[in-house]
Amino acid sequence: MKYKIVTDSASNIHSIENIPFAYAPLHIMVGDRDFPDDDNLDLAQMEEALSHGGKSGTACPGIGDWLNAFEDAEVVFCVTITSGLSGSCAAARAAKAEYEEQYPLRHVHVIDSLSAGPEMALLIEKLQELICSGLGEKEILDGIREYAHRTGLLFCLKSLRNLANNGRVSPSVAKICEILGIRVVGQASAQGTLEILNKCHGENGSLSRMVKIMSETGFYGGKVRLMHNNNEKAAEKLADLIRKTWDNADVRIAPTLGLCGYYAENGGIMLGFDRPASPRL
Ligand code: X90
Repeated sequence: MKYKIVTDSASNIHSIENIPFAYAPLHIMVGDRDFPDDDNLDLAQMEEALSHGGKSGTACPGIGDWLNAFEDAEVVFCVTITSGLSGSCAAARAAKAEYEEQYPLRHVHVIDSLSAGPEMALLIEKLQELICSGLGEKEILDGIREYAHRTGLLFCLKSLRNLANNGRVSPSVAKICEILGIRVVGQASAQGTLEILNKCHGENGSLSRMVKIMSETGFYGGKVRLMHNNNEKAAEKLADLIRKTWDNADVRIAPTLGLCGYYAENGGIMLGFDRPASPRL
């Protein structure tokens, strides 16, 4: 096939059906150990290493990793984690320049998700749909750009420690979470950074808050993709709440893999959703 979908491991997706696909892993570093976020990652081992409380951090794919993922595709649609929090998108753009210079007839389209996890997953699903419906390159590109305006990401986190230690939120914001039982509910901002919306007491309050935000943002049925770090119970509860509120919601749940799991931390939930193309009358 002419088209290939490529992403980084922040999409939490390691394989898709029917269309050529590859992902470039990010890395989680714990002390002097490197955990590439790929199929071989042992999450339990990573958690065990993290539980000792030493220094940890992450690294984005390099230009070479992206070139490997593009491989020999004619047309690549490449969905990256937000450029507002990671160098992954910049590396993908540099790889695109190299690739297109070396192979003048090939094209790479880098799509900055301005998000992570389940919202990236939705963009990948939409690309699959557009490609499978037999559209040309330009129509696919127009389609994914239009769709990206209609998707959103919410999160509910119990701890912002890893985000703060790696400079992705300010330490003063992270301190909120140190109060026992407080969860922060937030969204990916228009610039692709973390925007804290609410501090909630307890899990139930934070889950209904997420549903309320979805409704205020114009959701009235459509796709919802949930990802949780070790918190299937809350993810199921949230899924039920969403299905009860909108009977045409298509909700799926998956556990977080390495990168999202590291930053969402134990108990964290991420939610990607799409708004219908026309607002409700
Ligand atoms: O380049 C790197 O080392 C990766 C840095 C990634 C930083 C943040 C990942 C966040 C994932 C946390 C909740 C969702 C926030 C999304 C805001 C756009 C999960």
